Amino acid sequence: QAIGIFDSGVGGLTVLRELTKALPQEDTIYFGDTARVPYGTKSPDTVIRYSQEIASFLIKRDIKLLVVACNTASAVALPTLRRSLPVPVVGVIEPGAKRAAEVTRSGVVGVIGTSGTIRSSAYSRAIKRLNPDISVLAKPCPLFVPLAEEGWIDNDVTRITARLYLEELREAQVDTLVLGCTHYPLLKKVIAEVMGPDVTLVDSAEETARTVATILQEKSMLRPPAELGNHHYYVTDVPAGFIRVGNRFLGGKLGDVY
Ligand code: DGN
Repeated sequence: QAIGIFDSGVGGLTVLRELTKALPQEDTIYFGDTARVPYGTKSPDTVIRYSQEIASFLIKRDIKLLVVACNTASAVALPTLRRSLPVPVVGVIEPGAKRAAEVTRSGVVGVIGTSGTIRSSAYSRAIKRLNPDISVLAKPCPLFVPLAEEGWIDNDVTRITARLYLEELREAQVDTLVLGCTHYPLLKKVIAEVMGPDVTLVDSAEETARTVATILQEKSMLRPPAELGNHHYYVTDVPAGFIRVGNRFLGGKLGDVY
C-alpha cells in the first residue's frame, strides 16, 4: 500500500521530497490538481469539494495514509476529510504549528502563506491551541508562488519582494517564522537572508514528513527498509508544465506522470 499525497499543483512536491528523504522505502502516489490551481484564492467550499474528489480518487488506489500537502487545503478541508476517510489524514498545518510552538523563545511567531491560508487563521489557531501565550503575526505572500515556479529562487526581484513582504514581521521581532505554503521552502535562502540569523525558519514540509513517519510506525504500517519505494504521479492538466517545474522542485528526479 502506498502513501497518497495531494496538492493543488506542483508545490506539494516539496512535501514529497521530505517524505521520501524520511521514508525512502515507501511507495507514493502524488496527485497534483494542475488544471484547477491555485487553491489559495478560492473559497473554502470549493477547496473542500476539490479535496474530497481527489481523496476519493486516491482511496480507490488503496492508499494507507493521506497527506494533504497543500496548506490551503489543509487549512479548510482537513476536518471534512478526517470525518469521511477510512485512513489517517495528515495535513501540513498541525506539524508546522507544533514545531513553531516548540522552538519560539520570545513567544512572537510569524506565519507566511497564501491569502487563503492566512485568511483561514488555521496556523494561528493551531499555535494558540498549543500555547495561548504565543502571539502570532500572519502575512500573506502570494507572489512567492509564481517566483518559485519560475525558478527565481535567488535573484533581485525575489529579494526585493521578500523584503517588502517580510518588513512587518521583522519590525515585530518574530523569532520564529513558519513557511506555511508548499512553495516557500524553495525560497528559504532569500527568506533567511532577509529575516536575519536570529530567526528560526520552520519548514512545514519537513515537520509533516516526521509526523507521517511517527504515525506509520505507531500503527506498524512502515514498509521494511529493504528497497526503495516507487513513485507515481497524476495530474489534472496535460503533464508538460508539471514535469518541467516538478523536476526543478525535486532536483530532476520526477518519474512517470499520468
Ligand atoms: N499549494 C498551495 C499552498 O500550499 O497553499 C500553494 C499554491 C496555490 O494553490 N496557490
